[in-house]
Amino acid sequence: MNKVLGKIININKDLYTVIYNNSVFPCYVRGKLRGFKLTVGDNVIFDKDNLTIEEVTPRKNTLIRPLISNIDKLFIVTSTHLPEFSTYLLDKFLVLSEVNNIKPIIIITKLDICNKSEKREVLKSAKYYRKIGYKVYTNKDIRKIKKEMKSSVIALAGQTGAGKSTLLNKIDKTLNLKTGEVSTHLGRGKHTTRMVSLIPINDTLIADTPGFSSLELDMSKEEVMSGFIEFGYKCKYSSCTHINNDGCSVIDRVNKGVILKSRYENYLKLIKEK
Ligand SMILES: Nc1nc2c(ncn2[C@@H]2O[C@H](COP(=O)(O)OP(=O)(O)O)[C@@H](O)[C@H]2O)c(=O)[nH]1
Ligand SMILES: [Mg+2]
Ligand SMILES: [Zn+2]
Repeated sequence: MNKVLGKIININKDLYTVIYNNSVFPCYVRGKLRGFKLTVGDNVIFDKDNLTIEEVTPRKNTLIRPLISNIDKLFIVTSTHLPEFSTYLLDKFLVLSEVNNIKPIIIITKLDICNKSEKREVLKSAKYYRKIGYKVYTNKDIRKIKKEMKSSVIALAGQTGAGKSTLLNKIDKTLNLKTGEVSTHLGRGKHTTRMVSLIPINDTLIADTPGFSSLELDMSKEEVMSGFIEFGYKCKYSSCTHINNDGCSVIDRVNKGVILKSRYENYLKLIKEK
C-alpha cells in the first residue's frame, strides 16, 4: 500500500490518468467509488502500487460542458477585433468565475489590428475592470501571464478566433497548437461530447478545452447579482434587484458614471435570462 494524493488529468472509459509529483499513473477505480462520477480535475487518493483510486476529496468547483472540476483560474481571452469586443461575453465569464470561486484573468488580444475607436472603447473598459479589482493583461504580457499560471489549474474561455491557441503557443512553444481553426461548435444538435484533459506545463495544468465559448449560466438571479462584484448592497431596499429607479444605488452610480454603463446593461440582460 502506497497511498498518495494526485489529480485526474484524463479519463478514457474506465481508465483514469492521475498525475502525482510530475509523473502520470494509469489507474482504475475501486469498489466503493464505482457509480460516483469522477471528473477531470478531481483530487484523488490513489494507491501507487495497485494503481487504484480509493477516494476523492471535496471539490472547490465543477464546470459543466466541458465537465471539469477544481479550476483555480479562468483566462478570459477577449478579442478587440475579429471577433469584435464583447463586454457581454466578458461579463458573463466574470460572473461564472465569481459564482464558482475561480479567479478570472482578462487577457485582451488583437490590439494591433483594431481601429482607433475600438481601441478607445477597449482601453476604457480595461481601466474600469482594473479599478474594480480584476487583473487585465494583453497577449503581449507573456511574462506576467506565466507568473499567473504558477502552480495553478487553468482553463481558457473566449470566442472562437479570439486567440486562445495563439496565446498558449506563445506561453509554451513546444505545444504547437493549430491556430485559426474553425472549431466545432458545442451547439445544439451536434454531439461533440469531447472529453476534456488537463495538460501539464511545468507546474501548471491547463484544460485543453476549445474554450468555454458557448456556455450557459446555470445559476440563480441571486448568484448573477453577486457576480457583479462592484454593485454591493447599498440600495434603499435590501431586496433591490437594481431594475427600478426608486432609491437604487446601482442605478444612481450608473447615472453618475461610476459604474460602467455596459456592465449595468449586461447585468439586466443576464438577469432577464433567468
Ligand atoms: N493580429 C493578430 N492576430 C492574432 C492575435 N492573436 C491571434 N491572432 C490570429 O487570430 C486567429 C485565431 O487565433 P486562434 O489562436 O486560433 O484563436 P482561438 O480560436 O481562440 O484558439 C489566428 O489566425 C491567429 O493568428 C493578435 O494578437 N493579433
Ligand atoms: Mg483554438
Ligand atoms: Zn438597487
